Amino acid sequence: MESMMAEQHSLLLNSARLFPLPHGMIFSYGTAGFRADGSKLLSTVFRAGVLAALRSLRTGSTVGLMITASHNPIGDNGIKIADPDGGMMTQDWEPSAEALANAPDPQSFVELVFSFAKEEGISLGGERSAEILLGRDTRPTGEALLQAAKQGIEAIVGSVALDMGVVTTPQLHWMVRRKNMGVRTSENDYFMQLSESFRCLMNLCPKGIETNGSIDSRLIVDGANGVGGDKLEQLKKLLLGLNIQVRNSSKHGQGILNEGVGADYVQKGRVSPCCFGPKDIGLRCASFDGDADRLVYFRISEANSNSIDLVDGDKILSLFALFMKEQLQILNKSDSQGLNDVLISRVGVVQTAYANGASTDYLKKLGLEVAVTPTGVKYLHKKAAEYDIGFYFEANGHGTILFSEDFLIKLQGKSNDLAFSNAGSESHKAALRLLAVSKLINQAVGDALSGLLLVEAVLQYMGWSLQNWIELYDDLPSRQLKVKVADRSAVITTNAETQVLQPYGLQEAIDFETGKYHRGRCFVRPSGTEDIIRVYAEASSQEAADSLARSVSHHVDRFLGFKTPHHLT
Ligand code: 16G
Ligand code: MG
Repeated sequence: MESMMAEQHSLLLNSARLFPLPHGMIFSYGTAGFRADGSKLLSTVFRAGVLAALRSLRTGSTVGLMITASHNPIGDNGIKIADPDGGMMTQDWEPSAEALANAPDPQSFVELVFSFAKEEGISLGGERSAEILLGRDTRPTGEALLQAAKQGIEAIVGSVALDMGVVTTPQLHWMVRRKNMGVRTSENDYFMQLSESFRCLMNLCPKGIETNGSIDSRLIVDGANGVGGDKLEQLKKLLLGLNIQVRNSSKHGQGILNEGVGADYVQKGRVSPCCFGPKDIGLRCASFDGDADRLVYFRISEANSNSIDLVDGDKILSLFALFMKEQLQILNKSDSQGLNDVLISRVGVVQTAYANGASTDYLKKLGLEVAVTPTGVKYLHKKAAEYDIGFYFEANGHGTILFSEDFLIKLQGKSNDLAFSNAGSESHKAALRLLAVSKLINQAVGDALSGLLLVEAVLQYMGWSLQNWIELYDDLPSRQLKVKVADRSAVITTNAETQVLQPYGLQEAIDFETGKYHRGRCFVRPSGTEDIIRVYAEASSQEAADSLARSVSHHVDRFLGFKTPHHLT
């Protein structure tokens, strides 16, 4: 036993020596893992590999490591760990992740690993084995970082790294989840599951609507010059009833990842991505981010082909909620006539403070419970998992629909009963649709590919054009600004980031400004991914929203800014 421990100690120490900590950097496990300039991340990724192996040993299950910096510039990269259920690594481990990433030298890193393992009851030295699925996006630093991650994993005796190749973030999360369910995990299985459940939903569209020709089957997708466009090119070969054209896919090789393209660029700037223009006016367009876990739709404006009509995550959420609510109603209506037991379900929606106020009003009018959490998938996902059917979406296009295991068992049972007693009835179809949605929409994390297919199937079901969808409700005008400050950690917020606690007096100033505007709403929060404070304002007119955002930005700058001229963008 002792010699095994000694072997483990020296393996870890020798490997850690190959990855010295870059000078003067501090790494924090932010909203979505570690992020920095890709060339500075070798030690962080090596150490995250070690941590992932510990996580796998601790849980006795497979975990995931994804190398990506999502929508950030191509030179950046990042790493995050996926837990056995396919969700984000438990937040309890984040402080240890940071401590390990910042240990000043190999010796202290190894000591920390051993003491953390002891605290967590993990026995090092080879009694159990760990398994980690590795994925990366298309960034040029990805390959070197992947090797560092492998070395980190292999520095824990008995650990195995399985390289899943270049994948989208949601694919990797999906694979981890499936692996732990003991079912097939290949990329082909992923494509098959999506295309089959999509086909099932399309086949369940009401007859007549399917063929009335009012819905344009053409859809143009901006792949952000990243991995998502490439995967969609593969997936679309399996899809019937859709005419998808992919632009800005990394395989086309011209544009730069996330530069002037992608969901973040489109949603924040409200502009069309590169390679879209007047020729596309009137067409249904969608945009992914660099690792394809965000989805937004848009249309090139008729008046000005540089500007767009944006259909953001809030409206995707609203469309899904409307559709699902209708299916539940159809199902339970037959029940109220005494045919079957009512399928009780707790349905809830989770948003962040960035959700447009008009979307929240709409969801509440649908009779849904709406919860608000801080920004970041890990918060929304956790809350949504409390419901039988939990919808979550950020305005920026991150989101999915979660089904509880219990509910799915009941739903399957009910569908089986109906197949026997009332096959082909509306309620039977509604049960089948709900089951298909649970297979189509990624249960591990928000997924642009599966989200896109669900949007398309729902529009088809409703017989809706993009215009019908846009008219679901009118967004309140809003504006987002960012303010560069000396230290973003000086802003401390509460109530799901809607109120500032520190610096003292800033919230009062925000309230004062907000009070001047009809339907005014404004909040500020430190970004979890950039060194800035974000300002969000909403009001009944665009001028008012702009002016509220500007005046609050000046307050932020006054409280926290550099003493040099401020930067507002
Ligand atoms: C990351 C988060 C996203 C969040 C965004 C906020 C994940 C997978 N991604 O992209 O949920 O909306 O950061 O960025 O959690 P910010 O803190 O810079 O505003
Ligand atoms: Mg992303």
